Amino acid sequence: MSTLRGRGTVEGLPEWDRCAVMGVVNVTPDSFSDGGRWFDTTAAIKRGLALMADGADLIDVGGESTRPGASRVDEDEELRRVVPVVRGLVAEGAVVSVDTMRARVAEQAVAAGGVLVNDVSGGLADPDMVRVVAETGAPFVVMHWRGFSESMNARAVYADVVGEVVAELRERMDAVVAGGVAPERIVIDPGLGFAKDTAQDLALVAHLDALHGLGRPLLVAASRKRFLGKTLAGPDGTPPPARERDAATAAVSTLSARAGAWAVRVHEVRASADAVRVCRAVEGAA
Ligand code: PMM
Repeated sequence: MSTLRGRGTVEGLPEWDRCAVMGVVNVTPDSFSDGGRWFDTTAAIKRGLALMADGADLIDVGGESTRPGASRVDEDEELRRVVPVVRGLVAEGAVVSVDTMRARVAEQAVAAGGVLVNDVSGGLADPDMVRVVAETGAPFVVMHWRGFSESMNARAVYADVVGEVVAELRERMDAVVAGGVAPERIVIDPGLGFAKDTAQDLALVAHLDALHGLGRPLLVAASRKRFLGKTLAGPDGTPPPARERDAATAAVSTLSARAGAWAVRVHEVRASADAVRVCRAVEGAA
């Protein structure tokens, strides 16, 4: 028997007997990690299917880059990018989540068959988001967030990053529940790289267990992020490009699965899908 705490189930979503893997399809021209590569409906659907073939359990479709410094995309353009990809992947049998800060995008993505709303602002960016999510009944990812991309680096100030992230997430969860979202449908996420520097991201990864105190399944999204680039940088301090951070991403997937995460969100699925399966086997042997 494992002594680890965590994992859990999310009402309205399938259950997995291990940490799940969420594959990312960014239908954007400018995401830091894979911007421009899947910026076309057909290419994006094909990408999602390839991620499923690699072992993804869910596919997260986003139409707005949240990289530090990014400016916001127009709502109609976001809808144009996201909805046909959600519909196409659902038609192919995918479990689809929508990565959006906009209520209208969430609503239309759910109408197109999406089953999870992943809002990096935890419902703070759009005053209609919580109500719309409550009305659709979709599960909701509440991520730790302190402000939009253009200002978030300046907000990376903490006396105790783990304690403050947990406290701020608890406040957001309470607000989201007060807004009508069932607690059983909430997933929490520490928001690695969002108003956090490398040391703060690493501290959160080191203390993922502290997030279990919030009592909801935990999503960890470290994939290709700056803190991994900085961690892997050579002696001259130059980080490897985002696409060369997938082995490091899989390392965090392993750590997350062992720490009881419900899911990891990654751009390249294969290594993380293997990692969570190995963790499952090891836990079964303990
Ligand atoms: N990070 C990004 C996008 N969406 N969603 C959740 N729940 N958590 C995250 O940390 C998160 C996210 C930024 O990465 P990307 O633009 O490369 O996908």
